[in-house]
Amino acid sequence: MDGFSSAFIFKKYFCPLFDITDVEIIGLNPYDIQNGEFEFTDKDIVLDLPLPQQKIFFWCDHHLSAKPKDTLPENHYFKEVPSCAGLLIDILKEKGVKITEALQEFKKVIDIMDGAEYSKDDIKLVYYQQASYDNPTTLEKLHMISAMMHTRDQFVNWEFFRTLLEEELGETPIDSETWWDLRPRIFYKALLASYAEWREWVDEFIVFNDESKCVVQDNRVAESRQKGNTDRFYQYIKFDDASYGINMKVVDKDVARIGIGSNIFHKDRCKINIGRVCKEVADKFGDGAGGGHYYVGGCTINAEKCDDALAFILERMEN
Ligand SMILES: [Mn+2]
Repeated sequence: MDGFSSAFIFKKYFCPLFDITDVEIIGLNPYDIQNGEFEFTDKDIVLDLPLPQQKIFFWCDHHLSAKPKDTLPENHYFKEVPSCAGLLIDILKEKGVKITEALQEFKKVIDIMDGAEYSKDDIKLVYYQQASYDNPTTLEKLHMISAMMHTRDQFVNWEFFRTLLEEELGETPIDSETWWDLRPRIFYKALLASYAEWREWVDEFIVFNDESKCVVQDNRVAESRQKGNTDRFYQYIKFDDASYGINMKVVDKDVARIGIGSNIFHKDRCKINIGRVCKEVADKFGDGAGGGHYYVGGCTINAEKCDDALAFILERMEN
């Protein structure tokens, strides 16, 4: 959603500043840039993604892993902030563009979403089914629009990404009227229903390990196949004492994926650099693919090493 919002803000507010009249918007994953497969030109604008090798026109990112070592050329921006869209709004302000109240309010909610800075009340509002969806808050509206791009069908998601940005753009990414004609609330309600099913499914096997203060969600011990969409913050709603959460998933006969995070409501409890632990686990139990941020990370390991890796991580957390 941050990539989408960043593209929106660029098209709506930066294009006029640079006299750009025609832009084509393409959705990419970090992987597409890191493997060098996408051919960039010096007219390209890259947002919320790593800086490509080739010379481009404009770059803006906020991911720690993309932090540049050298000083940046003109029209290149990096800052450790919660969201890229929020950073773009700040840059606009520096350029003398008047930031409306709606845009300022939008910055607040995209920062919450992309930086996982939700309060418990926020989570209970936007991850759980509500009695009524009338008069949504700004945070709810953001999640409604986002739900259209987070279905379980990648093709649908990219299609929405592209077509929404081709429409007439409103003041902020949640104010464009034509988008509301598409009734994002339907997608949102479906997503919330699927989170509810997922929580019911995961309740059967998710456990709290008191010594390591870690919630362990080991999909290998699930009795039935996964239901619904993953609610990534459930671990910390269900187990208030948790400092960390692990989820482990066997992808195929060779590969398993591990995600590790810290309690988003109590970030102060996080005493280890999770990204670094993930890299260590990847080196020890896999072929080295892993890493992340201080508070959250992931890695892939050899499927046979799941138990060893889990024991290793839990021991790390105890200390
Ligand atoms: Mn982002």
